[in-house]
Amino acid sequence: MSCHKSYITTPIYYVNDVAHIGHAYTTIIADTLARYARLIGEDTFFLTGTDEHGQKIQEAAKKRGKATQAYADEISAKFKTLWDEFDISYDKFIRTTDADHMAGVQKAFSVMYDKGDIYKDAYKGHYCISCETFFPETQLVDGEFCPDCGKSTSIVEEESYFFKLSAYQDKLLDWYKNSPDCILPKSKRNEVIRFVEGGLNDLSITRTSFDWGVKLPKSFNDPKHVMYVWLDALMNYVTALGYGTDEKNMDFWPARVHLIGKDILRFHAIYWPAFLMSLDLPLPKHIGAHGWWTRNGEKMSKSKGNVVNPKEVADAYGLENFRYFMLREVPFGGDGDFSQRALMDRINSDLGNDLGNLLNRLIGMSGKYFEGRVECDLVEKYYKEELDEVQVSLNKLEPMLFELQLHKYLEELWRPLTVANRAIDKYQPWSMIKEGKTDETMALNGLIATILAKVSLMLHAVMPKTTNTIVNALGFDIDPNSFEKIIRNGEKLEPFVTQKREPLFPRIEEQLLVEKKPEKEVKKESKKEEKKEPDNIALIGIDQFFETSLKIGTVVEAQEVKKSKKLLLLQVDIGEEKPRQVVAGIKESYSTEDILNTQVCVVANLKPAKLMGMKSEGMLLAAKDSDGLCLIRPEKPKSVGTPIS
Ligand code: ME8
Repeated sequence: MSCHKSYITTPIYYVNDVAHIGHAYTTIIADTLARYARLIGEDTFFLTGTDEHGQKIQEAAKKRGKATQAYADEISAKFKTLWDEFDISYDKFIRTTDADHMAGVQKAFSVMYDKGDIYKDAYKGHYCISCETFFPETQLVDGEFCPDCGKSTSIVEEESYFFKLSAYQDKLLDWYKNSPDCILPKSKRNEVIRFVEGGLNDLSITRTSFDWGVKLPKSFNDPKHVMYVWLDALMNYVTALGYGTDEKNMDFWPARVHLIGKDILRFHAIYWPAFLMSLDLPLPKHIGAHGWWTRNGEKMSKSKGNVVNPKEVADAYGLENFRYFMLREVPFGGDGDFSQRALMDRINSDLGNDLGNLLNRLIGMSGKYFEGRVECDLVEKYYKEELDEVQVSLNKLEPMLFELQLHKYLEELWRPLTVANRAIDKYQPWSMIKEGKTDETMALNGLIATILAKVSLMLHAVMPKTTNTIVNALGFDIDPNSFEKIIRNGEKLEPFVTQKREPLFPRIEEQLLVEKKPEKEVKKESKKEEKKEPDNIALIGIDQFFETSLKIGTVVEAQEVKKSKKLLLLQVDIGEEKPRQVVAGIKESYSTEDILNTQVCVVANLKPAKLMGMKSEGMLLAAKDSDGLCLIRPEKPKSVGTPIS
């Protein structure tokens, strides 16, 4: 078993507001990685916490008529309670108002100063309180507004200590160059490189305009200064391990991965490594920046009034189902729009149909044919091909996880389930048993149990309780030992007896949360006569169905769309004067040769749309599951233009 150290962190969240699903997302990804690292036997330390200093927090407390510390205590406790309710397996919850953290920050300040990296000067600049950042005039929008959050900036003039960030420009560029996966996804690394190549100014790292922050070390005898909140906050990653005080956990440093949202990449990928270089500490192995959860395309944030409460979602749909959904639904680094419809589809289809049903089928078949007994001795003899196919997928998984490709990880992890479900349909155990093929039938059940066991072990970090329930039905518990035996060494399951149980993922027919809408939208909607809620399954009349014109077409021309991974440009004859141009997102599953001269079903009365600058005058019907996409086609050739009803 490995004795690697894995240090995994989330951002420390500001206590100016309570958590929404964006915060939950980062924390759930980090929790998944920490759980996986523990399962494979790594010595793991998982850190989360709250960021409590700075003008923004001071103002938020004032607005609510509360003392700053009392207000910070209250909101910090809310984050902690939420993570406890969410079973987040953190090893430490740090607060930047902790005395040892503050002592560590002061120590770092002295070390950087002694190194010659800090000097005192005067500063005048445009400051955004919301982002706690100065911006040069050239970056402001309309000469006034913050380029990051859009809020109004104000001119701040003060005496300040500066960190010689400019001195680290070349060293930072070397780091990005020599560690190609220091920033994930890799596309984000290029953005950072371009920014740093544009030149770095020294960074103002103290403030005198407010006092809610870490004071400078006493030896500086400069009591009006407090530290810049980002210096204070970033240092949490090492003070949590005891930097500057009791350094007993510093052997966990450097971090395996800092998980963050893309909004704070610059601080983590530029300032933080520069501070670490100044402190002569090693740099983190990875910084993983994910995208934003949005509502109707807008970043979720309290000020926009469009936040989704993670506790409500988890209570309604199940915490682990929600975890699965968040990780599966959006490619890491990309943005994702939250919808209950998409969540329900994932639960009903991936979890219910593919996973839950497989367990039910095993319990049903073993109960009916073998009084519940399942033995795996003959699996390899009869189903080697299936086992091999499963192994190909399993081998790909671990690297995907540590490259933070969690959606691909889960997609790949579903392939073995497809293999199992397909094997039942192909071998038809109900016929085999009638033909007296008892061994083959038992081995098929053994194959299904083996696949369920392996998938559960690899899914455990995402759905800890659910997967334990599954493997308990297969006669074992998930722990580093069973992981080592079944995944690493490929050992067979011991014989066991299944028992009937309640379905794990009862089907959800309609959305379970009534959503509050931002006031603006409510007003807009009340003016409309007909309300349409995109997440509802609305029943429609037959007339409404026939409003959609579906026709048989033949693809008469097919070209690739340059620079697009997904799109093909097609000309489809649907019996009109000239073929329709259709831009179809099918390139990952069909080549131009595959599709040329084949028949397709076309939605013919869609308003034309533009995709990558090309007009699209229709849409092809297709179905997509974890195995990929397939087009819906007529069973026999039909004349072009034939209506589908
Ligand atoms: O930035 N979608 O704290 P913060 C996805 N204290 N993730 C989101 C999100 C959204 N719509 N909104 C927020 C801070 N997040 C600093 C960090 S670290 C040394 C200091 C998540 O409370 C995402 O992880 O504003 C983002 O980076 C973080 O919350 C920002 O949290």
